[in-house]
Amino acid sequence: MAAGNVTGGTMFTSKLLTLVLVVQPQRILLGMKKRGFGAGLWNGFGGKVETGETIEEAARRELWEESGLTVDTLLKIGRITFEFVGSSELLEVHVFRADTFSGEPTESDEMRPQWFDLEKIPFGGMWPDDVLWFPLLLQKKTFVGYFKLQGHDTILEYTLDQVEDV
Ligand code: 6OG
Repeated sequence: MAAGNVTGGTMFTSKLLTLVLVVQPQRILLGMKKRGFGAGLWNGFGGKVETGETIEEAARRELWEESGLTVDTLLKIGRITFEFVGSSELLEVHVFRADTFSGEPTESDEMRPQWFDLEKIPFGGMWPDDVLWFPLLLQKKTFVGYFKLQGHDTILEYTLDQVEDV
């Protein structure tokens, strides 16, 4: 749990999370989340950063645990802060892109991996913010975003900026 920050008089805490997208020239690997937060949605692979590990170590660990893949190079591509109406916990999600990998995508307790043609990304079955920032990810443009969500479907406000470095 990071230190609190103050916005409009409300005290927030924030939780560090990772998200890895494996992208190849014609396709992208997504996983169907089988349980927990975001269950029923397609997403990249990731989860909470644990005490004693770096954000990148957490990204590699979660990718391995959820998909069975290992990667050499993880490109830091974005950082997104999510606020959910009614929750004082912000999610700070560090997004990485991997263009090469080792291993075979393997179903885990949490995720069922599947390749999608880049032209057929299933945005209708994904978090509503994804359709906005995936174009930047796919073009390898680094970005910082903030999304305020109501429930799982509604974006009330957002900012999304291309930046030099994340
Ligand atoms: P666990 O609770 O499974 O980690 N995550 C989001 N990903 C997208 N694309 N959009 C969101 O919009 C998200 N909110 C959270 C971060 C949760 C995983 O879900 C990602 C983590 O990879 C609200 O440990």
